[in-house]
Amino acid sequence: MVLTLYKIDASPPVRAVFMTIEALNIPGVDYVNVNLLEREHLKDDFVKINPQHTVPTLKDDDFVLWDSHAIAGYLVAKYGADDSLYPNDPKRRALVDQRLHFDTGILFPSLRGTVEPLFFWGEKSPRPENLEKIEKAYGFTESFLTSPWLVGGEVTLADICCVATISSMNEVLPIDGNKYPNLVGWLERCEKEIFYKKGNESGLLQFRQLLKSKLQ
Ligand SMILES: N[C@@H](CCC(=O)N[C@@H](CS)C(=O)NCC(=O)O)C(=O)O
Repeated sequence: MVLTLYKIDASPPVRAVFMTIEALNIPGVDYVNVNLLEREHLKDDFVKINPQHTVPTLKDDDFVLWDSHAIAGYLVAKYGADDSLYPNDPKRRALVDQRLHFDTGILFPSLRGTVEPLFFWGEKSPRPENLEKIEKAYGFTESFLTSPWLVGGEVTLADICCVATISSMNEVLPIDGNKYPNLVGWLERCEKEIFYKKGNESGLLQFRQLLKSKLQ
């Protein structure tokens, strides 16, 4: 097998895949940098691989897949020693899927909508209406956190994918522990995990530095 991941470290969905790779201990992945700031994702070579020109994109020999959630589920199915990260039990699987779709539909768009004008359009501060969307997303996540992890008592892909986004949102709008104690507690639990330290920290630092360089 030759696994290749097209990536940029600052990207939250890329970091979700990094964390999945760490959690599964998959060795020998080839990494190819795609610099979005230099518009490398729009070059013919990459668009031929992924017409939607997003990172992360995975190649497993000649099988190509994009979208971090789809990639994470595929990696567990193909390389996981068991199903703990993406349970086969129908109800647990459904709850993980709900959180993954929540990341795709609510969390990530609120983050992307806030930082895109800063990173790519020359705006110097986040728009208040976008920060409101992040705040609302924090509120939803707080209400889901009735157990230590997003789905019950064990880490799943729901935690891995959502923490990639939420740790980045926290850089844009720090999470208020008085309003969102469950969310802060969960983030702190995630930060202690080896997969987070190895798969998220360094890219999150790059995200922080990029954000800082764009803010007035
Ligand atoms: N839902 C996708 C989102 C991927 C995404 O939007 N990635 C951004 C970087 S954070 C990207 O590739 N942007 C370039 C583009 O959309 O052309 C996933 O989870 O992989």
